Amino acid sequence: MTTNESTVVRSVCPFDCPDTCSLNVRMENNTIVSIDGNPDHPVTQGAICNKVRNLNERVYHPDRLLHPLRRVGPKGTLEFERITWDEAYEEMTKRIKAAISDKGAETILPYSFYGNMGILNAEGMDRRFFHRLGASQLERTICNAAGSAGYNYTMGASAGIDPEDTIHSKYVLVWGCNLVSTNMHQVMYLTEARKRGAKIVHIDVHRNRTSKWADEFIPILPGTDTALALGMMHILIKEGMTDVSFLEKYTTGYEELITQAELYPPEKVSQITGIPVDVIIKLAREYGTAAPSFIRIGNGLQHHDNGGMAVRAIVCLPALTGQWGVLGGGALKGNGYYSSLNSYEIERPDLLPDRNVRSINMNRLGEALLAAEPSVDFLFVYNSNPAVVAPDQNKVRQGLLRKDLFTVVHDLFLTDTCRYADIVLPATSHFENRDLYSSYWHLYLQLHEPIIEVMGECKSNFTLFKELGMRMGFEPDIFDITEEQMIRQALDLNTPFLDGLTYEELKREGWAKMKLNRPSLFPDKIPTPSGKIELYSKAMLRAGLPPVPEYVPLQEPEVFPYLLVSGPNHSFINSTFGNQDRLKKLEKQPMADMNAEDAAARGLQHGDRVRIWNDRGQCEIVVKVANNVLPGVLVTQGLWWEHGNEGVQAINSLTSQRLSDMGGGATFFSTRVDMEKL
Ligand SMILES: Nc1nc2c(c(=O)[nH]1)N[C@H]1C(S)=C(S)[C@@H](COP(=O)(O)OP(=O)(O)OC[C@H]3O[C@@H](n4cnc5c(=O)[nH]c(N)nc54)[C@H](O)[C@@H]3O)O[C@H]1N2
Ligand SMILES: Nc1nc2c(c(=O)[nH]1)N[C@H]1C(S)=C(S)[C@@H](COP(=O)(O)OP(=O)(O)OC[C@H]3O[C@@H](n4cnc5c(=O)[nH]c(N)nc54)[C@H](O)[C@@H]3O)O[C@H]1N2
Ligand code: SF4
Ligand SMILES: [Mo]
Repeated sequence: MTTNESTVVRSVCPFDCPDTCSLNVRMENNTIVSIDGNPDHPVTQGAICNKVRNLNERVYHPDRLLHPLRRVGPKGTLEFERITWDEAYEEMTKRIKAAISDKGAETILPYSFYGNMGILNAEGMDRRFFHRLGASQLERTICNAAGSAGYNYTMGASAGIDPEDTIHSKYVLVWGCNLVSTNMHQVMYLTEARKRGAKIVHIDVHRNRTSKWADEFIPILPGTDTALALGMMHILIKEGMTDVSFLEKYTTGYEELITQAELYPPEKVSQITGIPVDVIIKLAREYGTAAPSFIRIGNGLQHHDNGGMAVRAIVCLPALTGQWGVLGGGALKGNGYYSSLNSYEIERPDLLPDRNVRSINMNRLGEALLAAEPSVDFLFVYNSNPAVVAPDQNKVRQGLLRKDLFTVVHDLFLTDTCRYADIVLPATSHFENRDLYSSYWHLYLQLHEPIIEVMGECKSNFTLFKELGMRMGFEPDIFDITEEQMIRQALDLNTPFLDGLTYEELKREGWAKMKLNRPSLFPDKIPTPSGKIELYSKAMLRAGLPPVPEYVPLQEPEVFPYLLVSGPNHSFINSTFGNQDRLKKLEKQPMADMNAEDAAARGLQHGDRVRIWNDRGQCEIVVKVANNVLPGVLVTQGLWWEHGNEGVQAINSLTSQRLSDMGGGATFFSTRVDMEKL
């Protein structure tokens, strides 16, 4: 690229967002000057969110980390000195070797999630490195684990319908999903569906941007969706709205489900869910008579004690009404199954010296740091900000403060987690890397080529773990490879969805669509043990779970009167962007939405500062009195940083390390609290 010239180059949005947009980046003098959507991309169609439109402010942010740092002050402060990469590598390899010879490699724990969704940088060379070390395995369950387990028990795979087909849907349930903030292109498709006559119903605990966009909003009490789904089934069955020939051909356990649904008449479901009887009946009748109908299942459901079961119960509905296989009919929670790549080849689990190495659930980081045996003595954090996003912050931070814990954090910024680091390493932005991106929603793979030079002394995750592997003296044929080589390994998999798809095509076109060639996997192929949609699941019975959907209430004792749902916000992605002024200003400040009745009962007014507390911790926050939540419910939005935000306190000091009913998922939203005015 010559300087002084203004050019537009192609990029991909790297963030943990279902849309995985294609970007057009305008460059001048080898510098990014503006970012837009790429109109040629079949799904993105030129539209992107406001967060990423200003991504150049993040890449060129004055606070970008540009060289390695070593802690010089006590843990919990931000006192660091500059060091060289040589010094950083030397200290890390020395510590790793000592950990291994002292108490074994299990005392080393990687902690990562999807700060960057690129296959190489999220689950590539890092996985290979930690497998080769024999470090403790991390169960990456903080996001969608519960729902995926419930979905898979029922359907056999994380596969739904092609979102491009949802323009054909005529009745849509947006269930526990804040689409307008978290999946804007699904909103585009459904807006088109609405133009063609579809009705869109939003079922949520919070009247938010998505409720305002939808045709109807049904407020529900947190963690009661299983009861609503069973109540709908009760009516579908009683009023003869089920598709009996589909059920006979493609499902197991319809008889058992009939018996179970019998136990959920509308009056009882109304008491559990807080939804009026007539609304439940109308919802079931509309869903049972409209076709094609589509359910977009969101993360709000699965961050609960009973989250796996909620998703399982909901995904029984399209089977009852025979919607799979119909263009625009069915459901979509995630589509990761279609874009599966050769993870074995890139992650190399065969390098593990001991296959029985322990694994640690990332939702229990606090407990792992404080009580694991053997202790975790070396923590390596990358692509994640656990001092904000992990539950039970007081435990997490107590663990991170341990004097005998050695912590490395690799990030683009001095996040709240870096306060506890012994060594901080500077990460490249995705614009500086070559990588491969799949989406967990749409069906396109995209290749990303670097569009700017590496800034300062930053290194990508790929380069960091490659070089660390080499410094450890690991096999050059496994570690000393290029990004292109690893991308080719990822693509080398015999699956119908990748059939004929090549690196060359991706390089030439920028993207390629997975070959699904039908509305969804189902019902032609149902990869459950029985080969059918399992309304009754023997596997669940074996796992000690109810084999047919059953409503189990949330678990916290009601001594704390309010249920607190602390979800993400519109302008950040999890805690990413929480240090950017423009986006912070749009979000103003952390607030707790409260029902006006509850506020009056406590003598609280809009704008009052309160202390929310429970037996795990406390958090000061401002109250927003509005009728956008049911009585007894509090909703906050945004995972705010404490560092750089006067008066902000971690919302996750209130949430629990308790795991969901299945999949080892997080239970962020099943939190009970009390509050008092300050
Ligand atoms: N702007 C933005 N976009 C994002 C993210 C972000 O932080 N900001 N994060 C990304 C990530 S990692 C993810 S996982 C997705 C998450 O995106 P979504 O799938 O939309 O999940 P959430 O926003 O967590 O929750 C969705 C909705 O569920 C509601 N909810 C909570 N509990 C219940 C319940 O018991 N029943 C029902 N029916 N509703 C409930 C919440 O009020 C919320 O409106 O978004 C991704 N995209
Ligand atoms: N209370 C509550 N807690 C939640 C949630 C909630 O709704 N409520 N949502 C949960 C969910 S769904 C999720 S997915 C998790 C998300 O939790 P995390 O995955 O930890 O997400 P982020 O907070 O975005 O942190 C990602 C970090 O990775 C860094 N990063 C970005 N790119 C790179 C890179 O290439 N290399 C390296 N080394 N670092 C990089 C970013 O700068 C950022 O600091 O949070 C969970 N926590
Ligand atoms: S954050 Fe999501 S909507 Fe925004 S540009 Fe990235 S992929 Fe697209
Ligand atoms: Mo997530």
